[in-house]
Amino acid sequence: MADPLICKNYIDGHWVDSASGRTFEDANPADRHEIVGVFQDSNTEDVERAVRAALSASDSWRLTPAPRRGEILYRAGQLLAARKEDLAREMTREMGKVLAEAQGDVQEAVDMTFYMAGEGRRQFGQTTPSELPDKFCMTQRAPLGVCALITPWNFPMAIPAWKAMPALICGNTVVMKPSPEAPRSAYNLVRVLEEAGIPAGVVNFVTGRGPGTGVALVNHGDVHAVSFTGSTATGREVAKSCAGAFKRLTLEMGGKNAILVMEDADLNLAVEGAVWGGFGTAGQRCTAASRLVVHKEVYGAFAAKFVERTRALKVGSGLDPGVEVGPLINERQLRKVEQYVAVGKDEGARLLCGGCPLSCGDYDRGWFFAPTIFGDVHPEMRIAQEEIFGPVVALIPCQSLDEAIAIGNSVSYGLSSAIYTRDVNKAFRAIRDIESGIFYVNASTIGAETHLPFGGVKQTGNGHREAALAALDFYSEWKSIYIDFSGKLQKAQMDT
Ligand code: UN1
Repeated sequence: MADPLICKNYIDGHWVDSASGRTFEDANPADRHEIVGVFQDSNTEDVERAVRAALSASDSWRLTPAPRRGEILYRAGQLLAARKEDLAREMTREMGKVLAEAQGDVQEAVDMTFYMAGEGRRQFGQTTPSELPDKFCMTQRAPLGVCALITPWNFPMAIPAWKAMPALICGNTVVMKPSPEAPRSAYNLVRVLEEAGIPAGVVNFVTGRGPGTGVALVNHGDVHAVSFTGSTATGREVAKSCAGAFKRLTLEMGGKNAILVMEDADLNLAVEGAVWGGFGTAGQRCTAASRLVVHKEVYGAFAAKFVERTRALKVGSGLDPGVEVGPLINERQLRKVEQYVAVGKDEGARLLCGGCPLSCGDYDRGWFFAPTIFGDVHPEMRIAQEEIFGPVVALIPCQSLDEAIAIGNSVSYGLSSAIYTRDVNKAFRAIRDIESGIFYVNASTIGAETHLPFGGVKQTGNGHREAALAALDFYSEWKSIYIDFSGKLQKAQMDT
C-alpha cells in the first residue's frame, strides 16, 4: 500500500478534498514534531455529500445478498491480516500505544471483520407456528439505512471495525467520522475496504477537526442510526440530538472499572493484572482498571508489589523495543491527568509513585506521564469516582467481599470489572452482584473478545451492546412476516 501523507475524504467511491479546502495535521504523540498525516477539515457540505452518497447506495447494497456482502468483508479481513505489521506501526505513530498493543488493535479489527463476514451466511431469523391453521410465520432482519459511525482515538482501527462490519453485513451503508486525534487508522481501514471491492457510496469517510462534522452528521435527516464511542459528556449531547428524530443510537462511554483483590488471591497474578489493566494503553481505555479494591489483609503486600512493578515500567515511544507504556494522546490529556493528580493530593490520597509528566531528554518531544498510583484512597474521592483516562490508579482498602462489591458499584459507570480470588463462591457472588456489562475472574478488566457483547450499564451506555450477535440487533430491525395459505380471511385472536 502506498503511503500518502495527504489523506482525503472518501465519498461515493472517490478520494476528495474537503469542500473548504481546509486541512489539519495529525501528529505523533511520542514526537509531536512528526506529522503522521494531513487530513481534511470537513464541514456540513462534506457531510451532506457523504450522507447523500450513502443514501443513494443504500438500495443496491441492501439488495446485494448478505453472503456476497460477506465475501467483500472476508477479503478485507485477509488484507488487514496481511498488512498487520505496517498498519500497527502507523497506529503507534499516530496515537502512541506500544507496538504489541497496536498489533492487537489491528487483530481486533481482523477478528471482527472475519466474524461479521461469516454472519453473511448466518442472519438467521425465527420460524414459528401460527395460532391459525394454514398460516406460516417467520422473522427476518432488515437494514436500517444510513449509519453514522463516530469513533474515538484510543482504538483507532478496532472500534471503526466493530461498528462498520456489523453495519455493512446487515445491509446498511455508512459514513465514518473518526476522532481527529487518530484518523489515520480508520483511513487505512477504508482503503482496505475499497481494495476489497466495497461498492461506491457504501462506505464513506469524512474527517474534521472541530465538533461541527460530527454534529452535522448526527443531526442529518437522512442518517437513520448513530453509533458513538467517546466521553459521557459528548454522548449525552449526541443522545439529545438523536432523541427528536427517534434515531437508533448506541453509546459506549466512560468507565471507572474496578479490580477486586480478595485476601485469598494469587497476589502476583493480581499485580500483573493490575499493571496491565491500569497502565496498558497508558490507561487510555474505557476498560482500564483505574480502581483496585484490595482486602485489608493483603493490602500492604499487594501495594508494595504493585508499586515496585509499576516503578520498573519502561515509558517511551511505543515503537522502541522494551517500552511498556507509551505517551498520552495530547497536551490537553496530559494537563487533565496532572490536574487529577493535584485533586488526589488535595483530597488526602497518598501518592505512592509517579504523579508527574516526564520531560527530560527524549520525553521532551512527547506527552509522557509517569505511571501513577495513589494509596489509601477513599471510594468517594473524585479520583475514585471520575474517569481520568490516563495512567493513574487508585488503591482502595476494603474489609470484606460485600464491601468490595459495594465500592465497585459506587460509581456512575459500569463497563468492566474483575475479581482475583481462589474462592469459587466469592467469584460467583461478584459475578452476580457487580454492576457492569463485562466481568472477569482472575483476569484484568481489559481484553474483551469480539464475539462476546461489549458495553456497559449505568452511564457507560444506553442499553445496547457492540460486537457479537448483539451488534446485528443494533444494526437491523426485525420484520415479522405472516403468510396465509388458507385462501380465506382469518383473524388472529378472534377465530379460535
Ligand atoms: C475501549 O477501551 O474503548 O477489552 C475498548 C479491551 C479492548 C477494547 C477496549 N478489547 O480492553
